[in-house]
Amino acid sequence: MLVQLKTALQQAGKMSEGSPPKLEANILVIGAEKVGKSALTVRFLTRRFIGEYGDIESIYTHRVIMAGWEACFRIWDSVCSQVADLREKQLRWADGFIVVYSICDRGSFQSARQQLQWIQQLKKRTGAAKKPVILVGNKRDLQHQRSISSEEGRLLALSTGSSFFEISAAETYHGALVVFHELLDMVRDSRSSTKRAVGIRGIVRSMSAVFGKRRTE
Ligand SMILES: Nc1nc2c(ncn2[C@@H]2O[C@H](COP(=O)(O)OP(=O)(O)OP(=O)(O)O)[C@@H](O)[C@H]2O)c(=O)[nH]1
Ligand SMILES: [Mg+2]
Repeated sequence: MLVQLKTALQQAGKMSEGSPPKLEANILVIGAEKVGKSALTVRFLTRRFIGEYGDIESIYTHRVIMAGWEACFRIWDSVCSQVADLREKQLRWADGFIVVYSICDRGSFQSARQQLQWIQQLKKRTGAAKKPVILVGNKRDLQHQRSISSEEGRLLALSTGSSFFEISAAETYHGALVVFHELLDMVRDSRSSTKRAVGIRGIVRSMSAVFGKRRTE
């Protein structure tokens, strides 16, 4: 069952004068079972850590004013634990991805690796190379149970062209906030660079058209 939920408009930071520019972003949160996908998402949406979340798949719509932008997030908190569970439709829907593992669970780190590779392949196939990805090592508060070093996480992110954060959804709101804001910034940057590329292609096309015409005149 996929549940759709909306939160009220929130404001983070100062309102700019006039109506702020808008940015919409579909964010897909994936990762192995029980790594804290829902804890991370709910932390960001409500600032709270509830403890138990069930295994309901949800799409949240969340509007927030931040850094002079009105951001509309649609966050798909998935229940996909294996690559086989990922559907191409979900990956096409997403403008950005958050891949979560638990720093105490080696199996979840392997799943994250496979999911990152799958996203990379899909990006190549669909020409969506610019869609940003963030790898998140969660449960940082459980240092005594750690089985994946920060370095390993960072290397995996580096090798798959992703950004990397280690957080504890249980302990702080700040980590979740940084992850989602960073991804939104990356989505915005990827769109403006795509626009720039299209713009440059447009100029090249018009120039070729002009020069092409002259040549045939
Ligand atoms: N210690 C600690 N526990 C966490 C943290 N984040 C989540 N948990 C716990 O890990 C368990 C799983 O959290 P969920 O958020 O339900 O994980 P999930 O990935 O959404 O799980 P599924 O949707 O069932 O795949 C819960 O018991 C949470 O309380 C964290 O940062 N630290
Ligand atoms: Mg969940």
